[in-house]
Amino acid sequence: MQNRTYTADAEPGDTVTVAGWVHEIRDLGGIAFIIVRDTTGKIQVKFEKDEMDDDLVETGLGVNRESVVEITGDVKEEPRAPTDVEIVPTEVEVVAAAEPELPLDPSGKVDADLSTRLDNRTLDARKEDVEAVFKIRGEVLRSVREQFRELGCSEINTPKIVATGTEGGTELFPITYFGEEAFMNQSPQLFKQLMVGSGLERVFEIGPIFRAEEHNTPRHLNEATSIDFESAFYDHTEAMDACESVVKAAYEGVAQNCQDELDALGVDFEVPEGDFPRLTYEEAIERINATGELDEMLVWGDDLPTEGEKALGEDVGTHYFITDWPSEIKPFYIKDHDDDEELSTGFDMMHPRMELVSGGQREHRYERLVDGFEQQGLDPEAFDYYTKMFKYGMPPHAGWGLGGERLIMTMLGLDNIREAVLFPRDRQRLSP
Ligand code: ATP
Ligand code: AMO
Repeated sequence: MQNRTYTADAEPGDTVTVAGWVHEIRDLGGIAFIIVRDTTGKIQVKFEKDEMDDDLVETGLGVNRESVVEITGDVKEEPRAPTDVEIVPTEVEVVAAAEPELPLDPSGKVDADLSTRLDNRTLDARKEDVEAVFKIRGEVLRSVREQFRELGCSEINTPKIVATGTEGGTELFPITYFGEEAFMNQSPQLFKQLMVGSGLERVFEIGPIFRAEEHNTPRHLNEATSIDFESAFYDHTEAMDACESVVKAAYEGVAQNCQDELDALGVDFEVPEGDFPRLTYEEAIERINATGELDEMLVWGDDLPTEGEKALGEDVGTHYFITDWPSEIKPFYIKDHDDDEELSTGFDMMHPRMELVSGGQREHRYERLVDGFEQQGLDPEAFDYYTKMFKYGMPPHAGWGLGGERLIMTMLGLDNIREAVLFPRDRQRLSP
């Protein structure tokens, strides 16, 4: 539409054509208003019944809420209007009529349950607060990309249809690939590692991961967005520094560029300050045990249960790292400490509410890598496409994967991870 004016740009004295949705209709008798909403805001359109063309009034006021209209008219100053200006229309066209009954109320006055909202995401995302989440999500991705550039990374894209899984503990989605069994990728792990041995050296990827998680929880999706980083000649501490800088950059970008969206959401938003504390796994289990929140004390080798993570998160109160995990509960590709094989260089980065990141230094020595597969009950031959590159000059390297939806969910205090993704995939939901 060439001659369209956004509602936010309509100034008194202008003659404009605005296009958008009928947000509200208020008929007061001799005078009536419709509020037209577009992506920049809302504007009042005034109909004075006795003074205007009957057809114009009939078209303008005969419309159902949420219909798409195009309105041409003169913009006037009007202190009683919600935005201090209103349009006195000369032409009204109903471009796409909406039915009178809507599955949910986009004005937000009537609450809808999450399932109804997700079934009708188009209408749901007409709400200011929902739209705000996705504008912020876009800003997070932009800021994160920019920070990766600052860190000297190249952006890569790796295959999502793969021959093998990498992340034990979560199931794979099998698919048929020209008669052969294949899988949806759980993580770009092996591919990003392969690229640190290329001329690129330091890479990142923002892309989907697929995990056949059995349980419906507020923090798991079956298709999630993974923000992955991997660098040659980095150890785990340098990878943690990079992780911290990327998460802070996401918060800073939102603070700088999304104030209106934060206001629409009414969230208590703070950019994390200071260094994220780094606790060892041993300190973490001691502190969890000391909270007395768990029925059974944790012992060395236990994975941290959700209640334990929560108790520790409340105790620490900021983002923090857990380092030096027992080797046996970290994946085969994580390197052990040189002076203690029981102890890995794996780390997690936590928000007080939940885990956001896993990472570590990788095992880059061919023999040890192959041994690690065997210890985890994996067939090294199936991973030959990966392991063989470790015979041709693979530098020491480290990296991590950050759950994009979890970052947004914790940043904005959303209760359910599904609110951070437009069309979530979960146990019950395959469409839209
Ligand atoms: P006007 O002189 O502008 O026609 P009014 O004060 O005589 O307005 P009505 O025409 O009866 O009143 O309007 C009914 C209600 O609508 C009143 O409460 C009035 O304050 C409100 N109203 C009138 N014009 C506007 C406007 N342009 N924007 C917002 N509210 C308005
Ligand atoms: P991990 O399996 O811990 O590590 O995943 C990394 C991060 O991804 C997010 N995440 C999820 N988010 C939503 N729904 C899910 N089902 C889901 N699964 C994972 C979490 C998690 O912390 N290859 C390693 C990373 C690495 O070492 O570089 C990996 O995938 O926020």
